[in-house]
Amino acid sequence: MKLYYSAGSCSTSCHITLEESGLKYEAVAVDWDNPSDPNVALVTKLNPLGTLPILITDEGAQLDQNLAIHAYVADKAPRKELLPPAGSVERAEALNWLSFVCSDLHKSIGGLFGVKSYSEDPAVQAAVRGHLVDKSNELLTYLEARLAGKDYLMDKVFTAADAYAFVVLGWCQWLEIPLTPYPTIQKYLARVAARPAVAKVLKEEGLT
Ligand SMILES: N[C@@H](CCC(=O)N[C@@H](CS)C(=O)NCC(=O)O)C(=O)O
Repeated sequence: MKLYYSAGSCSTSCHITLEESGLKYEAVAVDWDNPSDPNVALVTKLNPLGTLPILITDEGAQLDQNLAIHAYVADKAPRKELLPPAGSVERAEALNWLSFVCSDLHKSIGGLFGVKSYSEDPAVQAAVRGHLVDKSNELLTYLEARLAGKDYLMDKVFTAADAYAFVVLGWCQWLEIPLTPYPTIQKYLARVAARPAVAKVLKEEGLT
């Protein structure tokens, strides 16, 4: 398997799930800020939407959506319990969390990276930013309550949803969304960061 990722982006979460899975894989860094990086042209050709992650499976299939990559990798390593077994209610609950991170958290917090693309008008930018910050805080308040008393999103077991949540929540530090009102989330992030596979990926991507 080959994963194309850009350091610190949502694709880092797929890198973490791959590392946690213990499966054999190759991780290829793509530097969006360096137009002469040949991987930029390659991944743009592979995925005309111009987004990462991209996973090329051993069968030669291309997956370029976070949710599908997490589920595919988790299913390839069932003993690691990165997702509960298919057909169980726990599986549906874990997918519920993955979808929350992908459709809600990623879009609100991650949306703040792209505020300038909405308009050149500073007033419009400020309004968009204000809306996304409010929405992000609403989601963080919800998550703070749902994580109470739990080690991970699925309670005692680390899943692919935690890999994805960890990366997206980590963006708050770059986006001036203080996490001080959310002590449970802060402890959760420290718990995930302390996992050997997570620490290894962060080091490899130059994030620590
Ligand atoms: N729908 C895709 C979106 C992935 C996505 O938003 N990727 C971002 C990074 S977090 C990206 O590659 N953006 C292109 C860029 O930064 O130029 C998914 O959920 O996997």
